[in-house]
Amino acid sequence: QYTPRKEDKFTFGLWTVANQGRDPFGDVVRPVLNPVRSVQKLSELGAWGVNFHDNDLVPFDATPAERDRIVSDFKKALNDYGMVVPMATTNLFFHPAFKDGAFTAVDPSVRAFALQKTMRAIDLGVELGAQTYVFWGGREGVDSEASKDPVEALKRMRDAINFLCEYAIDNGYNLRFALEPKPNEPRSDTYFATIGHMLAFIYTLDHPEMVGVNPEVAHEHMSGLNFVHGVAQAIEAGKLFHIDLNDQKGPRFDQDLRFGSENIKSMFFLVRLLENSGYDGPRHFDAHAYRTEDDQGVWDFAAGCMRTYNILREKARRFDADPEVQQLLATINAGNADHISWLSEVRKGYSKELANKLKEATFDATALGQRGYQYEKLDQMAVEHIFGIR
Ligand code: 3MF
Ligand code: MG
Ligand code: MG
Ligand code: MG
Repeated sequence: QYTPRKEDKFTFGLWTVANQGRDPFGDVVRPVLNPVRSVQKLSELGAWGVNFHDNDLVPFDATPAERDRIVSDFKKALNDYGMVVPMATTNLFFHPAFKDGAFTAVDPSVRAFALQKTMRAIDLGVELGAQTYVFWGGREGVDSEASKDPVEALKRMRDAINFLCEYAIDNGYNLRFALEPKPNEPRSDTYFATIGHMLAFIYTLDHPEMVGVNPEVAHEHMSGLNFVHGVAQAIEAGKLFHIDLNDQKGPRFDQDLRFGSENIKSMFFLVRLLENSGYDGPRHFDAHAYRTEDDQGVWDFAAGCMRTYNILREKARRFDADPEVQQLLATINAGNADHISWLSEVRKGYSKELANKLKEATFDATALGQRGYQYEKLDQMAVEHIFGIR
């Protein structure tokens, strides 16, 4: 019952399973993984699709002929193994040319090159079926605050996203953009640190309707934030276009751990939120196997991400269906009938009459202050569902 199926819409970045385990202190520990093999293995494990940065598929210095051969082999693999490419993105962080950023770099040649590279990568993604295009500004930030005017940097980012929206429209592409926030790493400080920063920025764009967010568990946890609340705000705004699932031990470097391997309780509430919200986009994993793992460990990692998601989905379903939980929630949310009706009027909108009614009302603040909310009991029920003993 926890076995992943295509309809679960699980996807992995090609870069995730192909992660070779290089870190700032150690070299690669696993050999290069061919994208065709990733497609085959992930399909066998029950994934629905794969996503990629342009250079995960086509090397940075590939000739046009090499590109065409790689793309045609890859298309054949997608077809052979019944896999889709719902999302694509640009690698604007690996090559030394991008060491000071891409769209916000101080060097105008770098900024222009970043636009060129992104347009080509959009063409590639669309050719393979992508309908969501992710922007993670890996090096859009500073090490020294002295290096850039932060206000000008935001304008440069806006110029780029506006231009690329028009590029997609001009070419008739059926494409939405999803911006991925991260507070730091690899730069000391990145612009657009959190989901909230990104949402605010989106409404300053020329085509806000085309642009949403791609939040990542680890990135928000790096800022010590509640990921579930950030995702909820994106969902409520109609802006959750994609999601990067993984896990993270507190505010450290981006660990990209197997989904649900650390913060089991918040991942339980995350899965519950996603499933109950009607989010129907990909459940995408942006994570990688521990550096200790060999090839088999990589597939254990991938299977674990999907299995844990399905386990949490089932646990969330049982929690919501538990009569004692329902009863307790109904009790907790009950209240004064007049006040309930006033508040439904508040939801509909302001009127002078309603304002006066509220101003004249009397409230028993002492009684309100004495109330117990029974959240200890409720939370214990959630914990016991997670433990699997309810
Ligand atoms: C880095 C990331 C990125 C983005 C990717 C776009 C390499 O911390 O999270 O993964 O997710 O560039 O999807
Ligand atoms: Mg990510
Ligand atoms: Mg990340
Ligand atoms: Mg990460």
